[in-house]
Amino acid sequence: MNDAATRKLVLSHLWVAFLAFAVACVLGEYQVLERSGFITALDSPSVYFASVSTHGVLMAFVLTTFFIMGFGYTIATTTLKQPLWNKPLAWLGFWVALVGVVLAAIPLLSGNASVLYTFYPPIVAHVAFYLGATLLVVGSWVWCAIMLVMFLQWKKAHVGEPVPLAMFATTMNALLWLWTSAGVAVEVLFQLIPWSLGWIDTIDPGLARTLFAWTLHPIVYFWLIPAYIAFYVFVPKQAGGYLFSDEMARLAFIVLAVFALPIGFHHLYMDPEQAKGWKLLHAIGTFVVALPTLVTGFTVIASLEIAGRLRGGKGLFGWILSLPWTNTMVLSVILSLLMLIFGGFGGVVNASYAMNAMVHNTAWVPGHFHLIFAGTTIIMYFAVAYYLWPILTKKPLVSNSMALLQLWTWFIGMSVLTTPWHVLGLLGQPRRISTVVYNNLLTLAWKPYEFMMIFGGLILLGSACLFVYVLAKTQFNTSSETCTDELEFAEPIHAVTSLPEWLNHFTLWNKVIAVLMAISFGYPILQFFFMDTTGSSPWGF
Ligand code: HAS
Ligand code: CU
Repeated sequence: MNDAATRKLVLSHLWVAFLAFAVACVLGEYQVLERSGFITALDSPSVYFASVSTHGVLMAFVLTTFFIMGFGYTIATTTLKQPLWNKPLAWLGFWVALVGVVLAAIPLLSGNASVLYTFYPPIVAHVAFYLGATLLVVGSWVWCAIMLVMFLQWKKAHVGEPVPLAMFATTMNALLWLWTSAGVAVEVLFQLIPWSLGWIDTIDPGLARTLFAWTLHPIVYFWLIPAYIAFYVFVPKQAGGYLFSDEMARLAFIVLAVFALPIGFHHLYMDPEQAKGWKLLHAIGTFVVALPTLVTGFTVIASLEIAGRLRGGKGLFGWILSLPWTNTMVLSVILSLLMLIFGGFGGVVNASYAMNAMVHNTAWVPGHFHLIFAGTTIIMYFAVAYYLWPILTKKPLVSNSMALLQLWTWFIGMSVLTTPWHVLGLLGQPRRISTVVYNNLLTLAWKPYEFMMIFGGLILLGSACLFVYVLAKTQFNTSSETCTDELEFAEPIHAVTSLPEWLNHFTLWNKVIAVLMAISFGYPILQFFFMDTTGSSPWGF
């Protein structure tokens, strides 16, 4: 990446992402402390819910969106070997999204938007929160447009050639995000904003939750896809080998995006507004969407095995030891996959209609998503940051061993945080509560786990500080040493010279998604317009 202006654009996005992340980590540690009740001076439901809402929004929307945008610009310019299309527009997207974040932060921090990151009505937030969230999404749509234009321009100039895998997946993610965000956009524009302004008196929470469910499942794959891109295009090369299969990777991205969309009702199994047949349909789709993850696990491990054997590893498992464990990308993928086994297992439990009744709305659910999002996914965001930083700043990473320490501590901290969370869920602890001190015998069993979580949170906070420190120290290093590294993409074992159009374009998949969405959400949404419902007035803290 020799274009300084693009590097500046990418760095600006990544810094917003990682600063949001650091602030959210501080809030996270406060939350486990407050909830445990060990320090009575901290007891405050209103501060707790303001904090947990800010933490969720920063992690799930700000860190992810800005990271994905910055990463996308990097992938587009490096894989297509083209300058960024319309830089002023990209900066406009950045500023619109950032203004949105600041606008939403004001009510969040002042306790006027304690609606959590899922903002389920009838809890209401100040309208500035919904407007801010809207601007953040509009800013990200600008990114989607730039990715699509660059993809199409390249295809036009390279008729019949396979689009580089990383760009194929990034464009797929941009399309996925456009489809994904439509649900929440309708909810915010037609329900939440008019209702929070008092233009309409009541809101139908059933319709709102259905629209949010449209967004809630695919959004998690929007966050995950950059991690999978790194799995496929960076890891094999960094490990010293080849990608097991380029076509398999494309197929995984397609199935991931297509089936992520029509399955959101697995968040509503226990809700009354949708009938059981629709929930079953979404349950079946949920099991289908686990398949591309299995394919990904298989392909990545096969690629690592190739690398391990090329490096002289022998025997059934000897190749694992000969992998370069001190390479941040390689260490990250190993830690990330280990967390995926358990996080994915939890997801499959959640998705199982009957077992969901046991864990829904318990501490198990935050356990699940901290493991698979804050663990599996974010570890790969770290890996990408460590890999990109020397390329973006033109300075060598200040310390590889500090980066390795940071990755290990994040893995350990997240394991110490999420294991108790799963157990507490099975012990019946509800989620979304500001205190766990009920003073009865049943909840006494929760105490040791709460203690462990505080400890896990502390390790994570230390790890997050170390991460930001390594990045800042690298970038602002005054030493004259420069780095000339360029991004390196993995080669597949079998070079891909031509591809069928369905593995190289999205026209077909857009149509498939449109049909699947019409089937899975059409009637469930339309029914609200035929039902005689009264709705709910706003309710706030
Ligand atoms: Fe989930 C709730 C189901 C994946 C995030 N999920 C959530 C929420 C979030 C979230 C944020 O069905 C909470 C929403 C809220 O606030 O209410 N989830 C799933 C399923 C999967 C899944 C089936 N979730 C994710 C990912 C997330 C995420 C990814 C973020 C990035 N989730 C649910 C359900 C709920 C839910 C219900 C609602 C719960 C409720 O009741 O509220 C699947 O995609 C998971 C597939 C993964 C696997 C694992 C395969 C393992 C592999 C590892 C191979 C490695 C090896 C080791 C062998 C099946 C591939 C190699 C070792 C070496 C040394 C190299
Ligand atoms: Cu989901």
